[in-house]
Amino acid sequence: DSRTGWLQNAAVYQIYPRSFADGNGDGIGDLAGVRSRLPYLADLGIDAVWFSPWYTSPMADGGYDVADYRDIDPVFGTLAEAEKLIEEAHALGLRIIIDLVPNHCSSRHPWFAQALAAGPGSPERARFHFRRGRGRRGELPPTDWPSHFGGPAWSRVADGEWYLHLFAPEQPDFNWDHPEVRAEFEDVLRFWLDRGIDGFRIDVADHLAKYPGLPEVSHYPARNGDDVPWADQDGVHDIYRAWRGIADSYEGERVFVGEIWLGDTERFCAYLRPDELHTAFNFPFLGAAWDADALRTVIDRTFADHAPVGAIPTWVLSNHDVIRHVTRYGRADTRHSWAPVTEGVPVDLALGTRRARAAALLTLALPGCTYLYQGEELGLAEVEDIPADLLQDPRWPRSGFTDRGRDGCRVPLPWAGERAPFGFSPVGATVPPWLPQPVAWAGFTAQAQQGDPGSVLELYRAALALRRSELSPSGDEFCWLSAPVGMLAFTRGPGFTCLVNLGAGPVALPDHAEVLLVSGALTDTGRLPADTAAWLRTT
Ligand code: TEU
Ligand code: CA
Repeated sequence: DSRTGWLQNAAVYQIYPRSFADGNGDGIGDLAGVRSRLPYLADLGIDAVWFSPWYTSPMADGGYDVADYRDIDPVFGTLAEAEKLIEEAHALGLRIIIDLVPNHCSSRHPWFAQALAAGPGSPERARFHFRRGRGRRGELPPTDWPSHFGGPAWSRVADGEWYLHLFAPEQPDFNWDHPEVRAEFEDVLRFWLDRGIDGFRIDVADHLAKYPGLPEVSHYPARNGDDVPWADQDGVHDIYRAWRGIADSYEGERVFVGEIWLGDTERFCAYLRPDELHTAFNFPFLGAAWDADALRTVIDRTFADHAPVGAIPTWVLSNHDVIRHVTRYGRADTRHSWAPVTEGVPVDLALGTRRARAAALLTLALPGCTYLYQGEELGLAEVEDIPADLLQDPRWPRSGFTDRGRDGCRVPLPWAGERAPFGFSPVGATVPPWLPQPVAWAGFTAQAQQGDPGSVLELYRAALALRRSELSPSGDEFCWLSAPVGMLAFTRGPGFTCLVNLGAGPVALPDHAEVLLVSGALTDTGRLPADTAAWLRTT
């Protein structure tokens, strides 16, 4: 039963391997770097690590373009090293979730190379979506489908056919109606489950099945306002039922977390059935404005949606695709907090940091599974001044150089020292980190924060430790308390209260409450200031 499994209250830490720690000094993060930092992760108090893709890849989309699902990219290390890493993490009590990218592969995947060589009408092409183009000479894309990265979702090959790619042209979409595609991924699942992996994060989990015939958007019988022919098609659920059967046939609880951006909560929760995925990311929570009503609405909706299907609620504030939340919360206008930073909207990083600290206490006090993104525990902000010629995200060129993309949240982490690479690469490394780190990060290194009770790192460590010692695993005892406008207040049973002040001024704490943790200093009169959260032991 998923309600009793290890994921129920897990804090899962996302590692973006290129940017976590560089063991060999080539300026790119790798498995040796991760292995050297496993004690840091265990000490932080997390339960599991999710790795963004570590497979063999030309890195057209940071590894979300996979050329070999059964091997590790040489830039990151070897399969043997991954096996050691899994073993070492387990010995420290950390579980490992890996990213599975089943919607598309790399254009350098052997199957795609074979499809190109075999030509139109071949069985090799049937594993992908190849079509003749429109127009008199087939010079127009087969349909009007757009790529998520900008431009059409179709590219033309030398013999004149077009292939579908919902992301970059280097990421051809698989045809999930093809039995060999299904068999291949079931085998890939077993390959990693056999190596002790505890779970999978499924990339764009709702995109795999397409509406039959791939109709034009204008000819598609949409079921609601957001509905599109390339997402959330009913056939996708068969895939996950088969996968769940495989995962459940293994010892221990092997879990799935889906990346599903769907506005319709009923359709979203359809993935969270007992015979499909265990969890999916709570993107409405990530996207909510820093506003008590907005957050409370999302939290209530999350509980209401998850309870009937018995699924674990999840919480997330940042990941490798969005503006870091220190920056989002520091904007004067937080109504659409995950939208890209726009020119002319000022960012107040001191304010953003105060709110991010409070948000950490809110998120870590909620019942359910929490996802943390590397660097949020250091209080890192989005890096917004990466020189254009160093940007790597395919969204930058695909958008016609209008969308700076997601590199600003992917800058290599600062570990120690006064200047770049801030311990990201070993001493003596001559190659700089693959994205430049801000000078100001000297004050944000793990080393600088370690042992400083006012640091973001120590706030996360204290919160993660208290979460284990003070909060009951079931979460069933969650209850809102009445509170002034602008405040969020709830208990997790009689002994524990969380208060978050999103209002304008300070608020008095309840009498006879012991303060376990605060996200910022109380006022002289012991009140909780605006943009501050507290955990209290109440009797
Ligand atoms: O993201 C899928 C996705 O659709 C959203 O994250 C968003 O639309 C995208 O960031 C817009 O640029 C996943 C991965 O998390 C992302 O890193 C990959 O680039 C993408 O899939 C393709 O594999
Ligand atoms: Ca390296």
